[in-house]
Parts: sequence; C-alpha cells; structure tokens
Amino acid sequence: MFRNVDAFKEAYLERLVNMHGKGVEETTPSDQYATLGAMVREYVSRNWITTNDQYRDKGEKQVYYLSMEFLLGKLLKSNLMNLGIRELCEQGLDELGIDLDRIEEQEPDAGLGNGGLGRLAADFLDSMASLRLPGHGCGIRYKYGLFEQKIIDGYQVEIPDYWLREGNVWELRKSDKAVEVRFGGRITSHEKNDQLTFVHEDYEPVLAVPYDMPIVGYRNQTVNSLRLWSAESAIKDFDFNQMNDHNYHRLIEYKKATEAISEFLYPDDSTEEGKRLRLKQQYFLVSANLQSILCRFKRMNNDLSELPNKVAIHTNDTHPVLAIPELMRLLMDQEGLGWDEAWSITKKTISYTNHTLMAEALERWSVDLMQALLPRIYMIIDEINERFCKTLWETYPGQWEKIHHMAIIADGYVNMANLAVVGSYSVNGVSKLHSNILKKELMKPFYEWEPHKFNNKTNGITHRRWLMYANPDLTSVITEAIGSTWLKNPSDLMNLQPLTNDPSLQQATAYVKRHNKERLSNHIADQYGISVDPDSIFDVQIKRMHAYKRQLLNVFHIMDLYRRIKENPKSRITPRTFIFGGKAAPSYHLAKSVVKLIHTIADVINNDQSINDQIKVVFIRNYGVSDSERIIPASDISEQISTASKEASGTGNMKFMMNGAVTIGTHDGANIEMAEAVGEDNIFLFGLKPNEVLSYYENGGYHAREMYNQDPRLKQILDQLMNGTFVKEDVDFKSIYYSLIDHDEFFVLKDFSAYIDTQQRIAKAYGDQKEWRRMSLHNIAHSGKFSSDRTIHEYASGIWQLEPVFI
Ligand code: 26V
Repeated sequence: MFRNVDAFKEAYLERLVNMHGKGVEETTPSDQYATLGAMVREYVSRNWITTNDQYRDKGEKQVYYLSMEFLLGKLLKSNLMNLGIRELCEQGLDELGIDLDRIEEQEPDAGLGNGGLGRLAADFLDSMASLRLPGHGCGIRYKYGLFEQKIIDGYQVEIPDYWLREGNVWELRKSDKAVEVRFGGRITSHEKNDQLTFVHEDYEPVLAVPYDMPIVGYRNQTVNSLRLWSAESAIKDFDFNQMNDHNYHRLIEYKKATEAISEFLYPDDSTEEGKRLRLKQQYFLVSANLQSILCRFKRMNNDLSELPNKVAIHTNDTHPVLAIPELMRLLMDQEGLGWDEAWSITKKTISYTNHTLMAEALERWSVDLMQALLPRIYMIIDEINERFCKTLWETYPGQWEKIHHMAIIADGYVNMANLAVVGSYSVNGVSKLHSNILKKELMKPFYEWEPHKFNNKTNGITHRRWLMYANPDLTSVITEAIGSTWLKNPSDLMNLQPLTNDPSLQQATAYVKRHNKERLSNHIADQYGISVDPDSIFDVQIKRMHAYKRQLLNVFHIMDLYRRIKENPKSRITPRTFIFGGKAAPSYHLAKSVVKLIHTIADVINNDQSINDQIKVVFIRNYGVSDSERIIPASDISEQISTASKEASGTGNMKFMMNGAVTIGTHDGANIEMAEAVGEDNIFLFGLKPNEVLSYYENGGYHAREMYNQDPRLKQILDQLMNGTFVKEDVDFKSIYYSLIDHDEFFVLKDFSAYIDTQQRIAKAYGDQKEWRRMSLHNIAHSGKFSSDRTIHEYASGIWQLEPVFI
C-alpha cells in the first residue's frame, strides 16, 4: 500500500471510507489520522513479526528497559519518517486535498511521563531500534497521562489527561499474554523434601494485560516493542451474575481498586494516601514484566543460569527496583532454585540508573506498607538485607553508623537506592558531574564497597526527532553543506566545524531560524493573543517548574531589565521575547506561585505601551513534547540555570544546542560536558561551582539576607513581590519572598548578579550577528556527541553486553 503514490491513494481512500462508514468528504481530520495510523501500524507488522522471529531464532541477548514512564509524544510523523514513506504519503494526501501536517496534529501526545526521565526512555527506544539493538520498553498503560495544565487567572489548574479517548492506533492488545499479579494476603512456609517452600494465600489477584506498540528503527528493518500493561479484574464478568448483594458490592470495589492501578500516572509529588497505589503500580510493572520475560526465556532455554547471558534488565531509576526481589521470588518459589544460585543470577541480570540527587526524590517505602501489600517480596528484601549487613559487619566490625547508613532496611523504611546498588551489577549516573557526585557523596560507602559497579553514561537525545523531524529546514541546510552521513552517524555533524565562518551557510541557518521564529510567533499570536516580534531575541526556559531549576532567576532578570528600561526611556535594547513553559506538581505550592508570578509580570510588561515592545513575556500552557518540538527550533537562547550540582544531566540543554541556540547555563549536569565540547567561548556559563554549593550545604556560611541588603537591584525586586508594583489583585508572593530571604536553598540571590552580567554579555554577543551565527553553527557542529545513539551505544557495550541483530 506504500509502494507508490497511486497505490497509497487507492488504499487510503478505501480504508478511510470503510473504517468510518461515511463519504470521504464527511471524514474529519481525526478520522483521517486514525486511518493513516492504522495503515502504518499494519505496514510495520510484517517487520515486527520478522524482528521477533529473528530475535528468537538467533537467540541473541535481549535488553528490557523497565520504566514507570515513557513520554512518547506523537508517533505518526516519526514512524513515517523512520520508515521513509512520509514524502509519498504527503504527496498522495495532497492530491486528495488532505494536509498531512494537519493529520499529524490530530494525534494526542502520549504524556506517560513527568519530564526528563520519561522522555529519555522514549529517546532510548528510538535509538535502540535505530541501532538494530534488541531492546524493548516495559511500562504501564496509564489511562490518564500527566495532568493537563489549564491557566485560569494566571493560576495553574489541573485537568485529567484522557489521552486514550479516541483509542490508540499504535497498540495491539495481547490478551493471550496476560499474567496474574498478586497483592496482600499472607505467606505460609512448608517443608517438602528437605526444602522450605512458601505458599501465598488469600491474596488479591490482578490481571495484567499487555498492549504492545511497535518501535520502528530508522531506515532499517528493525521493529522493537514497547509493552505497556493494563490492570484488569482477574475475575470474569460472568461471575458477577451469580452474586448476592454483599458479594456483588465487594466485587465492584475490587474491580475499581484493580483498575485504579493503571489509571493515573503519578505527578512527582505523590502524597501519603497516594503512596500505597504508587507502590502497587511499581510492583505491578515489575511482576508482570518479569513473569513475561522469564516465560519467553524459558521457551528457548532450560538452563536458568544462562539468564544473565540472554537477558539484561535495566531499571530506570529506583521505581522498578522491586525487580530484584521479584526475580528472586520467581527463581526460588517458582523455579525451585536455592538462594545462592538465585542471588547470583539476579545480581548479574539487573542494572540501575540513578537520575537524581535530590533527597526528596530518593524512594523509601515504609516497612509496614510493604509488608502488608507485598508480604513475600518483603520477606526476600529482609533476607537480602540480613545477609548484606552481615557481610558489612565482617568487613567493618563495630562501624554501626556506616552499616546503618548502607542498610537496605533501616528506621522502619526500605531504601530503594540501597537495594538497587546491592542487587545489581551496574550503577550509572547520567552525566560526568552527576556520576562523580554519586561516587563521592550520595553513594560514597557503596562506591568504596564495590567500585567496579559504578560508571557514567552521559544522557543523549535522538537527533532524529529533535533535529531531523522538528527542524526539517535546518536539516536540509546541514545536508546541503556536509552531505547526509550525519543522519545515520550524528558525530559527522562535526564536518560543519570548518564551515562555521562560511557566510552563505551562516546566512542559510539564520534564514531558517528566522522562519522558525516567525512560525512560533504566529502560533503565539493565535493561541495567546500576544504579538511578539520574530526579530527579537527568543530567550527560552521550558521544563518542569521546580525551585532548583530556578525559573525565579529568569523572572528576576526580566524584572530588572524592565526596571532599567523604565528608568532610561530613551535607550533601546535589542528586543527580547521571554518564553516559559512547564508544569508544577499539583501540591507543590511554591512552584505554582512561580507560575502565577510569571503570568503577573507578563500581564504588566506585555501591556505597558511605554516600553515600546522591547520585552514580551509568554507562558506556554500545558507544555509537552509537541510544544518543545515547535519551540526549540525557534530559540536563540537556551536557559539551563539550575543550582550547580542539582540537575543530574538535563536533556533539553542538548536539544537546544542541536538546533543552534546558545546556552546560558550553570556549571551543572551535562552543561559542563557541552562546554567541554564547544569551548568556554561558545557557551555562557556563570555562577557558583558545584563544589562551592556542596560546601555551603555542608559547612554553612551563606546568608541570603545579606544579598538582599547589599544589592539594591535585588532589594527592589524582592520588595516588588510584596508591595503591589506588579500585583493588581488580591495576591502577593510572600511565600516566594520568604523562601529566598530566610533560606534561599537554591542560591537564587547568590547567583543573581553573575546571571545579570552574563545576560548582558549575551545581549552584546547577539549584537554581532556574524559572530552569533558562527557560535550557533559551532554548537550544532559539536552536538553530535549528545545524540542518544552515542549514549545507547555505550549502554550496549558497557553495561548490557548487547550486539546488534540485522533483520
Ligand atoms: C523528582 C522529585 C520528586 C519529589 C520532589 C523533588 C523531586 C525532584 C526531582 C525529581 C526527578 C526524579 C528523576 C528525574 O526525572 N530525573 C531527571 O532525569 C533526567 C534524565 O536522566 C535528567 O536529565 C534530569 O536532570 C533529572 O532531573
């Protein structure tokens, strides 16, 4: 059906009419999307089957990437492009009077993730398939993705995101592969032939049903899988008919509780009452996948000691780390192995990535909760802990504090990061700086205990989605300049390096940027009624709202700039458009008041005629993957200004770099490696160094109030939060004010002055357009290293021992 344009048109028309039962003219763009999606899914199914067959026949090692989040965004365009059939479809549809861009717009973003961690998982899937690696995603099919952000009166309001409303064209329900996951109940032990066996009784069964989505490699035959599990009642509906009232009610309750497991993605601030459900989700993910992985393995192997040679199980953060006790449980209780053998296999099979050093984000589960919900799993964790502490004791006799710190269970809690390190063979951080801090601070005793486990895998992004597909015009310009090898081998972007001073190339890239900015300006005018000048500097900070990411620093720069313009009505600056976007976790009050603050200052500044449109402030509501694809190609300045040591890596920073934006950033996460790649002259780094920040945390010595007293600019800005300059309604920003004056945990005031200076340097640099264009090209040239193809290559050879399979 995709052989040639005519064959496509014929097949498409027939499908369109048959699928929707109406004449072509009456079909809606959403109908047209559903039809094209279904055709593409069908088209890949042959290669999907072949890929699976070959993986089985060749018996190559497989990696399973376990993640609570996959922030996929839209898939139609990337699938068409990876398959190499988009042009054909575009032409065919065009001849039918249908606009492909418009169809692609119809697809809802699959928002099954919070932010960086979830999007990284999605980029990794793309890279694994494109590098022909047998790697699969394993996740949960949430009925509702991350909440939709509405802005009412400048305040964030959360609405459920029912992304499955119109169905999901990419998925295939595999009822025959469903497995049972068990919660609650009690464990009894029995002796049988000299062996202790454990029996789980009175548990609550939940049926886990997999939905598979194809992951299409770039211009190869590989089609990997993303398997998302849905929770359903394990009791057949017809049983309901023969019930009395009491049982019927209990069954309804059971059904509701069961389905709740895959109902919602948790925003990263889960409250107490939500915790139980979150733990249920984690075990559901882990148990369903491990049963299915083991079942597949056993179809081809009967020697379980071969498992680590055939299967790698990767845990994306600690969320799926129950995979360790669950694999132990399956190997012992189901397969009959003894503890030592099961433990040796488990430790050689599981690897773990840490994604944050933020103490609040390190997972701990109360023993009571875990014992009640997962009695057998808890027993196993307890035993792992006992044995581990015993060996620690032998090495560090008498060092109670150290052992207490390293214990998996302590003070009534299970420490998931400790379990992850003890039960895996590889622990990695996501940037050089982050991995070093892991070794030297957070996991120091573990590093001293088992140094060989620790390694770094600096994050990356898929250059296909983030450059080739999001920025097709820049892609053409690059290909015209250096040929097309970089498409498959992104490090070849370096071939741009000798051309960064080439006037015609500079002109071509500037033209593309200007065009992208114009498109974004139109979108902003259309959606927000704000007119922004495409010739202004587009200065962009898009990411989750969080104190450590310091959107406040950016806001304070805007307030300061506004003051300067008002005080010097005759001077003119190069106009700037400040663009923000990001969701605040629903119960994160401080982050939510920053959303309100941005809207408040935007309202004042955008409506102040006296400043002649020199600054505009735009907040993109409900920011998600599709927004970033539109915004990043249109950006001049990329704001990566987290408190040094706090951002594990960042990945947005790499996306901007690849699209020719210039970074203003702190010495944090992957910014440091970006600076190493481009040289300090081609990036604007400022502020405290990670060691300075860590030393303040450790030794004190920072007094925020002094900053306020010493710097009149800061004093004025902070006072304005309280005195009504910006605030016309009955709101104030007391909580922001006091969080800074009293404590300033994230050194906003401390870095303010350096930030303002650097913003001035960057404004000056922008004034020299020739130099700016060179710098922009220089950044693109050095961005290939940050392709997730490089990252995944390192995971495959350094952690998973995985070989490509040619389909
Ligand atoms: C979660 C939470 C939850 C409780 C409140 C504080 C807090 C702070 C951070 C997080 C993030 C958890 C894990 C995460 O998403 N990490 C991100 O992973 C990205 C991919 O490796 C990385 O680029 C980001 O720097 C990192 O924040």
